[in-house]
Amino acid sequence: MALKTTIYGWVANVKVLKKIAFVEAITNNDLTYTVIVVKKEQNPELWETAREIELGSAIKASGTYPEKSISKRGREFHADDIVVLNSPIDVMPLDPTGKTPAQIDTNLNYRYLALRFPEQRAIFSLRAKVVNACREFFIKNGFLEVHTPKICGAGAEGGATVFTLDYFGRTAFLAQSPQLYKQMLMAGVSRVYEIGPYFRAEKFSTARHLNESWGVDAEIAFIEDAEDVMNVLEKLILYVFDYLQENASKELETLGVSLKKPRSPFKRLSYSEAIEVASSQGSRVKYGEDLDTESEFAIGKAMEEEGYDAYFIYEYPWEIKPFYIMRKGNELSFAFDLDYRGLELASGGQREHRYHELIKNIKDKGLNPESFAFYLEAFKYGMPPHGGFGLGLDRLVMKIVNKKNIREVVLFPRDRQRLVP
Ligand code: AMO
Repeated sequence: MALKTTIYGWVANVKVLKKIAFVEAITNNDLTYTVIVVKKEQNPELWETAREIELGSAIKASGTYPEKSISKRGREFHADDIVVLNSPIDVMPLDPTGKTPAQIDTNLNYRYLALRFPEQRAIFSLRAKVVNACREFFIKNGFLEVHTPKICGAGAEGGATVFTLDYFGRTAFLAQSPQLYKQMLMAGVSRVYEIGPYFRAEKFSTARHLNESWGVDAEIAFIEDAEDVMNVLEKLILYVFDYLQENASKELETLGVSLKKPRSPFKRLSYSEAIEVASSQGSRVKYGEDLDTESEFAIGKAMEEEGYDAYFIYEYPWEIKPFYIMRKGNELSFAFDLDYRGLELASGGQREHRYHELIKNIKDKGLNPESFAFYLEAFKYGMPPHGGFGLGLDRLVMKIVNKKNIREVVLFPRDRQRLVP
């Protein structure tokens, strides 16, 4: 005899074929429907209840899983009782059956309802697994997980604009990255990582920018050079791909994604080579400028032709990189980006760890060292050579699941228009 169990979930569809009612419900986290079967001849009252359940209702059903399941839509369940816990009181804004796909805006407004669909659930299940993979990688490699403040009093990195807020009468701002804190920690811990939000007041409205995004940040002390940092980032990316291959086959299958581990070692392209490649593909970017979308895309295409999905661009001109990056000679720097199929996923580099050089860098960027006093203090007491990276979690997931818009992989995205839900 099969064991009696109780299941809970939401009704996605009800079909009545002659004397059998099939209630399709999303009942658990395994990305499949459960098909609750009620036969009229066995239980006429329950059959009546089943066929009248409103789509979208939250239900509880008791019964058994038969040994053999004949349904293609999901695992079969033979109910001897169904209780409707709550029914919709308004028209469902998303088609509960999932047959009529919604516009992205509707999905974003009703994300909690969209999560009842296996495809949507798969994205966020996979996203959670990417985070698990990163954490597992860092733990195995001796990194300490840290949580740095997101409300900051001073020391904006420059570049991206910041959100300011009133902090008991003083001006504070939201952290645009954990950059300064992860570096300060290098005076006492040799490897740290943080997975947390970035806040940027950039007035972009693109498919790959958000005003609140999540970063996977790492910082490593006692490095020899930037290559040490690139190696860790490369291993992390490969680890994520292996992890998903092993632990997310259901999500990948549900999303129709065939995961291709990037060829390694990743290609390393100097900035000047990257400019040449972009120009040869028709991009108008000039030496000394930051790579724009068009040039990133052009480089991505050329790299793909060479068989590389993932590639580093290193040795950027110092002029276009932040003050904390170490210079290489007068013009160049030890900064790098990691791009994947034409999209920047991460930036990083070796940092300037020498107090006086760092002050000079700050001044050279037109910033005031006094605003960075708390940060500079950490460089007075035996700060080792160090470097690190910030990897955009949303962008990484977006690329893995092949979505064109970053909002599709963020539960409740924050962009210039969206502040609720
Ligand atoms: P950067 O500013 O390049 O570097 O940010 C690192 C990575 O974070 C992601 N990212 C974003 N994703 C979506 N929307 C945004 N507005 C956004 N901004 C950034 C990108 C990007 O590559 N402190 C350095 C990192 C370091 O040197 O360690 C930094 O923040 O994928």
